[in-house]
Amino acid sequence: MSPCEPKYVNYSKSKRVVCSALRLLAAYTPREHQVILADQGYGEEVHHDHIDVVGISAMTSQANAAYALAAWYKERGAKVVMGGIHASVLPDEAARHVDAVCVGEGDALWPKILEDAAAGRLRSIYRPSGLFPVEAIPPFRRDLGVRRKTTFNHAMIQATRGCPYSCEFCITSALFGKKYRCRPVEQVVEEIKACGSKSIFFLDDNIFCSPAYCEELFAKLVPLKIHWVGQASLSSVTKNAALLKLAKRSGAMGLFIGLESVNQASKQASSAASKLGTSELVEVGKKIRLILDHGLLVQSSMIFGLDGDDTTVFERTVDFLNANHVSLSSFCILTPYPGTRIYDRFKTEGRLLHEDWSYYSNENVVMRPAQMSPEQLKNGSDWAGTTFYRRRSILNRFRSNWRRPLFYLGMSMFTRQANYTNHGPGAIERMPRPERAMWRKACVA
Ligand code: B12
Ligand code: SF4
Repeated sequence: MSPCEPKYVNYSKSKRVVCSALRLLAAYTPREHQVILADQGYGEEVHHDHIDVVGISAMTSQANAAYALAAWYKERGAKVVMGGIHASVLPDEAARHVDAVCVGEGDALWPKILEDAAAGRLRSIYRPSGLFPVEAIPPFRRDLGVRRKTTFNHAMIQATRGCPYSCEFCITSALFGKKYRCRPVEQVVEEIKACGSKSIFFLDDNIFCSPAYCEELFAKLVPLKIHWVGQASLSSVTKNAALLKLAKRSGAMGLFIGLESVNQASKQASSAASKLGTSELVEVGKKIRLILDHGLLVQSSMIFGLDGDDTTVFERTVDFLNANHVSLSSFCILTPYPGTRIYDRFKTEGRLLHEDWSYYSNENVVMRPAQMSPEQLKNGSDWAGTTFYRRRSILNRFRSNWRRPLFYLGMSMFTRQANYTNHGPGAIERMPRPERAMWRKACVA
């Protein structure tokens, strides 16, 4: 089950993706078990009778909803197991609400947990003995969680795991390892062929991390005539123009790139990955242009609220992205997720406004920023999200994004709509009354 707070139902619907962990765990589930996959973010029913074991996957913003769901099932005698990023970083907290917690990779543990549940010997916390051998990852169960056509009908594929960096605000390399592990290319290609979709979304943290692996993978994707999108770091993508060309030939439509900040003062405090190749804005601009010139869209992810940020950062960010014709951008409010180094720092400095996990989603201010008020941060971030997607800006950026016209315009208009609904003028006033009160309380705490 993938739980969701009622306040996020519309928001998560706008993302239009199914929780991939559930489809993978279903693939590890022995076929004698009947499996129901349900995603509350789509408004799907997650309360079912006559269930023996419930597996819940949750990010931090889903944790409270997960605990409520666990209570409902426990009352009815079902065994509840929780995994995913939140339970992995706070296993003791999760263990107070569920029967068993899976820390980190569930690949080897889930079949073991099912066995233990059947034998009535569930342990409270399960930890993997090492990193899972990625060549043993099976194809996702795509027959489960099939939905009517939505905006994004990408098939999710995971080719690699792990990230060699360790940014202050991110926990993934601590959980999934610094070692970059690549599935055999043949397996990835077979899974893509079998999935029946020509649009692929690579779930990897950085699909461009190993040039040798990319070369082999992209070359084998060319004959499949697919379209794909994925995440990458700016420095790894732009190191090798020949690889970019090959990526385009293999069907790459666009890359999601964590630029984080245009503010040098903030960048220095923020991450190791960005320091590798993005120390000067001019250089960053050149690298963005290189990707655009190869016919790939660039979706940047920007973080607001880093310690070097003051109230000028919002306008400077939008100006920079427009000037460099960045195709699309997400604007995230710095969120010190539990388990990260930045969480420990903010906690020690007494700068966390509250620990209501349901607000920990990069959409709300949950900490006290160094150089502005929480309200200025929230309003500035919302302003950036709507200003960047003004019709005139979308058209201006079209000049460098014309190689993928339908994708560019379609994605821009879709994101524009989602941003106006979630962050546009009056978005807070449109929130249900208790949420609005909570939000305001959080901001003045
Ligand atoms: C791909 C991805 C996305 C995709 C698609 C996600 C999806 N639904 O499939 C998109 C781009 C849409 C996305 C969006 C968001 N994401 Co995201 N995303 C990821 C990423 C890179 C990979 C997740 C993934 O699918 N991995 C592949 C699957 C198979 O593995 P897995 O989920 O890790 O599951 C394994 C284990 O965790 C475990 N497990 C998981 N669940 C369970 C359950 C049980 C019962 C058991 C036993 C085991 C188990 O077993 C699995 C196999 O080993 C992660 C970073 C990462 N490396 O984890 C961030 C990450 C999960 N995302 C994050 C965030 C914050 C978001 C957003 C909120 C950002 C935003 N503001 O827009 C949104 C939320 C969207 C939504 N409504 O759900 C954060 C979560 C942090 C936190 N503590 O909550 C992460 C960790 C990124 C980060 N570095 O901080 N995301
Ligand atoms: S590069 Fe990305 S995945 Fe790796 S540690 Fe930094 S934010 Fe996390």
